[in-house]
Order: sequence, then structure tokens, then C-alpha cells
Amino acid sequence: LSAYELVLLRHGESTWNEENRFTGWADVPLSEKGIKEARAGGKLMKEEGMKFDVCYTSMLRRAIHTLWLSLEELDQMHVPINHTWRLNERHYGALQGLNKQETVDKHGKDQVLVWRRSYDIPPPELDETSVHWPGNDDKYLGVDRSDLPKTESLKLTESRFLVEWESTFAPAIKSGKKVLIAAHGNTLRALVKHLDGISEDEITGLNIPTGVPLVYTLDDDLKPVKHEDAIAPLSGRYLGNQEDIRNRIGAVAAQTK
Ligand code: DG2
Repeated sequence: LSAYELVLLRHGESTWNEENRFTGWADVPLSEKGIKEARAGGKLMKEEGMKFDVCYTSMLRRAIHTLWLSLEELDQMHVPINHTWRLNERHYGALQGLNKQETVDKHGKDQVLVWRRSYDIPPPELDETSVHWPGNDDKYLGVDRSDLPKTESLKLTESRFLVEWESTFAPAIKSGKKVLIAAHGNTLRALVKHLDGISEDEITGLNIPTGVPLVYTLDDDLKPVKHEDAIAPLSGRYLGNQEDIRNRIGAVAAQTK
């Protein structure tokens, strides 16, 4: 029986996570705390003796930098890194840059929860004159303009991410490569929803903490094998102090009180 392993890592805290602002495709750096979290994530993987053959990340510096720092801690900086916009965070549309709590004060907690966590309702769209429209960013010159979002629900994020899962990530895992994916809160929610077959209802309550490696064991069909330390509805296990991790998951949910 062959078992595959896949490690997922949300980037460390960004400056806009720290300021509690909707980020999406805005390319903000890690905060000081985020840099420490990224290094700590790398140390945890090193303690487990993990070795990687290939890494995938987004086009956004908070995920890329997190990957660099964790590979440095792992002493595996030679491992190839591939970037794809399909791992970019869910585009937060016209909410990008706004403070999450101020948005609650203006639109109400329920509306903001719909924008943050509903499965298929996207936040309000931005228009093509906005600095937040990816068509105005040279990083995405190689991407078909019709693929560039003006806003995205989790459902839309999942469908554009799955293209890369099917064409690249899943074949790499099945070829026996040890894969590390460094990405974002909502792209990783989309990924674990797909892996664990989490329902549209249940995914609304799922939050992913920054900088904590999440380790999946997958069977021949890339179906997850439930780990005894898994926090439901996930089958994978988070590395590190489990109580601390639960607190950090709660803090993500509490960003909009
Ligand atoms: C956060 C997630 O993305 O925010 O876009 O604001 O993972 O890149 O920091 P990340 C953002 P929430 O959906 O948890 O509000």
C-alpha cells in the first residue's frame, strides 16, 4: 500500500493581516511576527525530518517569502519552486484594502460573514480602473485577461485552483514527489474542501491559521487518510502545539466580531 504525503502551509501573518484589512490579491509583505511564524513552521517540518522534491506557491510575496524562510530553516533551499496565479488568494473585489472591523461597523456582521465565508456569494466587484484589478499589474501579463478576477467567491477560487491541481499538483504527488504548497487562507480552504470532500455548509465554519504546516497522508487515489490528531472536518494534522493552533484558528474567525 503506497501512501503519499502532502504538506500545506498558509503564509505567516502579513502586514494587512496585522492591520485587519481584506487583502486578496494585494501584494503585501509579511509582518515581523509573520517572518517568525514562517521560520517556526520550517523548524517544525525539520523536526519531523521532512524532505521535499518540489514546492508550489502563488505570485504573492507573503506566500513566496514564507516558503523561502521555511526552506531555509529546513536546509532545503535548492528545492525547485513553481509559482502560479492559480494559488493566489481569493480576490476580495472592492473590499481589498478595507479594514475588516470597519466593514462590519458599516455593513453589519452578517453581511461581512457572507462576504468572507459564504461558499458562492462573491464580494462586490471592482472595476478595471482600480489599482487592485490584476490587469493593471505587470506580474499577470502572461495570464489570459479573461481569467483575471474582479472579485471571487470561494467557489470561483476552487474552480480556478482545481485546474492546477488536476494538471500539475496531483500528477506530481502521484509520481512520488514530496510536495509542499505555500498558499493562502482561502486557496487552502478550497484545497482541503476538495481533498476532504467538505460540504458547502461546513466549509463556511473552517478557518486556517497562519504559518502552521498542515500534513496530509493520501492513499493511491489521493483520498486523505484520517490522522488521529486531525481537527475535524480535516483529515490532516497541524504540526505544533495543538492548543495554540486551536487558539490561532479562533483568532482568524474573530477578525470580524
Ligand atoms: C486573507 C484571508 O488572506 O482573509 O485576503 O484578507 O490568507 O492571504 O491572509 P491571506 C485576506 P479572510 O478570508 O480570513 O477574511
